[in-house]
Order: sequence, then structure tokens, then C-alpha cells
Amino acid sequence: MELVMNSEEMKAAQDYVNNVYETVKKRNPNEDEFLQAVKEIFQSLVPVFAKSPKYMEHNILERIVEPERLITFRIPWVDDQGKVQVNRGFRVQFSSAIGPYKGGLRFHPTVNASIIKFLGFEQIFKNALTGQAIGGGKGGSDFNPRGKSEGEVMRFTQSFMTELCKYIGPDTDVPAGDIGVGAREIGYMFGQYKRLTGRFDAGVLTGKGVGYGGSLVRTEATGYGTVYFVEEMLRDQGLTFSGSTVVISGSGNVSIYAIDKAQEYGAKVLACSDSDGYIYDENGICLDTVKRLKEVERARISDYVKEHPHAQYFEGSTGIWTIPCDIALPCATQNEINEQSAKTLVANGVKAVGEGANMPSTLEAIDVFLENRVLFAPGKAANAGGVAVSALEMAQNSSRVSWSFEKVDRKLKHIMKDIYRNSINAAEEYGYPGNLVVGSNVAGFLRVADAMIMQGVV
Ligand code: NDP
Ligand code: 2IT
Repeated sequence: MELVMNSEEMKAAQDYVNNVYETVKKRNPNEDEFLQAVKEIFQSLVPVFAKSPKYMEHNILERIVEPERLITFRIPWVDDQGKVQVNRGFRVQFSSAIGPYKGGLRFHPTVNASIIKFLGFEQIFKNALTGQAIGGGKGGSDFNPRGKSEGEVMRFTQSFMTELCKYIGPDTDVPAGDIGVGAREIGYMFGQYKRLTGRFDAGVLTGKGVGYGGSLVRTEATGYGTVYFVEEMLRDQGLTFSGSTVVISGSGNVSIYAIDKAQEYGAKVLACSDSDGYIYDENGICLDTVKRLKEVERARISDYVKEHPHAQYFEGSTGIWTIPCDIALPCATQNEINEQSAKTLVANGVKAVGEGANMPSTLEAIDVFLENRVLFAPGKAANAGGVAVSALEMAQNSSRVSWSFEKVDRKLKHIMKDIYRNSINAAEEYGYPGNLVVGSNVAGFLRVADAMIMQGVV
């Protein structure tokens, strides 16, 4: 995204950003995803440095981009054949400027330092946007849950926690789920943490089962929050989900509850996917089938057509973006929409794109959306509902109460509206009206940067 240069201050700010970015590139070679996330955020902040040089004087950028701590560790475990397996574990404790480190854990074979750092870096700004007192962190492992037995998943997850428990705590670092980590894995981790420490530290993890300290609405929060955010963005332009056609990638936690809320709002969801391919149902996706296949049977999305023979299954997950739709919600994984897919969506008349996943659009794809005046809701704003309800779970855990579904849902809706409003206002104030990429990055950054200045050089 090119920002317009119109003053000496802007030139000085751009030079500062370019210089720090070059240092980051040198220090983090071969970390493409991390550099992509850094580049997007840095470029958005140029108008902030131009307007308030104090952030340059305190060299906030070079500090914020360096994790406070990156922990990597060995995870040995025994498979069902009695063979010893070894995976690699990560936790990045990126920023504690405004609260304890907070962010999910991802179990997926593609996990490496670059992936964990891009997610952790994004999380700093996302968490600040929620208005809650949570810093930025992320973790996970290159463990592949696909095809593993219940016993294998439990043994692996316990071994993962045996090491991770040394670094986390309700006031230190509070992990939750992400790709490949849901209520089952959080349960095994909580059990192992309790056994190792001898304490029922309810607030050490979020996304727990409702029966032992979990918050109502946490399961639904990311998908619901994404739809709440996008509805707010649509409403500003006189549009709505009601009567629209929607394509939602993925069929995991975020996708399922995005489908749920979009349908409740009167949209027709035409397609969803998994990493192997996508289904197209012209009658609108049957969510009960998707939920049973994915949440209960842990089956493939291709099985959908066995029960709904009029629907079609196509191999390859990215083909989903060739389906004409009014609203696209990428809810699977990073870089799932490239420049070509973005152009196809635009050519097919897409009006709005809302990122339920983290960084699902490449930088080039974002440019295509912005240049073509597609309403674009970036992930760190649109998918912040998950971590926001995690923070509400922490609040309930510390005060030993549990709130009703309606109460948490109401708070979630308010938080998503506030994030939208604050991001739109920041975009306007810094000279990029309507640009939620700039607006969300700026609004998140200012909160963290001000806290860093107040806390001195630490
Ligand atoms: P899940 O594991 O529940 O589901 C992930 C979905 O995405 C599955 O359908 C999976 O298919 C698909 N997928 C995963 N990797 C790939 C890939 N490389 N290519 C194509 N499809 C893929 O994860 P979540 O729903 O929790 O997470 C989805 C996205 O949302 C991630 O980007 C995550 O970081 C983000 N997010 C999650 C939050 C949460 O609260 N859970 C909060 C905010 C953001 P398959 O089953 O074949 O692997
Ligand atoms: O990317 C994310 O915001 C998450 N995976 C949720 C993190 C959390 O701590 O709830």
C-alpha cells in the first residue's frame, strides 16, 4: 500500500520506517510471513510518525518489533506403535506493554518461527484494539493432528504442556486455541498444567470447557465477532448481510460460527472449504452437516456431498474464490487470497471482504481490494472477537463468576462496534478515510506505544 507523500514530516517518517524495516529484514532472514506482517503495519504508521515525532525519538518501532522473548523447545512423545516422535514447540512473548501476554496456540505442520512471530506481532495490535488489558503472544507446534488417535493427541499435548507450563500463568502469559487447538486440546493442557503445578489456576488458559471455568460464547466469538464487525462496516454504506450471497473459506471454529451468524442475519452462504477442497451448495450450506462432519466426526468436507447430492465438491481449496459472491470471509489460513484470487473476486462483483483468519490476504491482494473500493475489514480488527472474549473469560475467572450467554454476546457486540468506530476514526484523523488497514494499525499502535513510553526503556 503506497501512502501519499505530501510533507517534510512524511518524508522523515518514511525514511525512519524504511531504515527500521531494513534492520528487521537483516535480523530475521527467511521469515517471509513475519516480514509481511511487519511491512503492512510499518507502512500504515508513517502518518503517525509524521504527526508525532516523539514515537521516532523513543525508537518505538525497533523495540516493538523485537519479541521480549522467543522460547523454542523439544516435545518428545510416544505414538500408538510405541515409536518415539519429536516435535518442536514455540511460544513468543512479544509485548507485555498493556497486559500479560495473550494469544493462541497453533498445531499445524507448517508452524515455524516465522509463522509464530507473524501471529504474535499481529496479536499485539489486535489485543490493544479490543480495549482489554492483554499483551501480545502466540505459540504452537509443527505437530500434525490429522490422522492422529485420541491417545496420541493427548500424549503429545501433555508433553507440550510439560515444557510450556514453565513460562505461563494467569498474570504472566495466557494461551488459548488457534488452528488445530480447540476445546479438546485446551482441556488436556489444563489438566496437565494442574497436575504439574498442583494449582487450579483457572485463568492460565482460555477457551476452556464451560463446566470448568470456560466462558459462554468463547467458542462462537471469533466467527460471530467477524460478522458483527462486517455488518457494522456494511451498515455504514447502506448495505447488510441480509439477502447477500457469502463465501466463507475453511470449516473450522472460525468458519462454522461465521456461517452461523451470517445465516442468522439472512445471508445465503454458498460455499466453505478445508485444506483439500471446497463445497458449493446453491441452496445455501447446511450448517448442521458441516458441524457434525467437522466438530464431531473430524471428517473431510468432501463428505458433505454424500448427504447433499445436489451440492458439488471441487479439489483444491483456493478455487473457492472463483465463486461470485457479495461478501467474502476468508476464515482458514494465511495468504489464502493472492493477487489473482482478489482480482477474480473483484471481477465477480464482491462488495466486502472480512478477514476471519489471520493475514489471509497477501499484500498484493489487499492492494487490489483497496484500489477497487471493496470494503475491506483486516483480520486484526475483524477477528478480534475471539481474543476479546478470552479476556472476558479471564475477568470471570479472576472474580469467580460466570456470565450468561446474552451478557457475553452483548459485550462482544459492543467491543466489535468500538473496534470498528475507533479504526474508522483513526483512519480519518491520519488522512486515510475509510481505510481500515491504516485505521486499525494506527489505533492499536497508539495504545501500545503510549504505554511503552510511560514505562521507560524496558
Ligand atoms: P481450525 O483448526 O478450527 O480450522 C482451520 C480451518 O482452516 C480448517 O477447515 C482447515 O482445514 C483450514 N486450513 C488450515 N490450514 C490450511 C491451509 N494451509 N490451507 C487451506 N486450509 C487450511 O482453526 P480456526 O478456525 O481456529 O482458525 C482459522 C483461522 O482463524 C486461522 O488463521 C486462525 O489464526 C484465525 N483465528 C482464530 C481464532 C480462534 O479463536 N480460533 C481467533 C482469531 C483468528 P483442514 O481441516 O483440512 O486442516
Ligand atoms: O488469533 C487469535 O486471536 C486467536 N487465536 C485467539 C487468541 C486468544 O487468546 O483467544
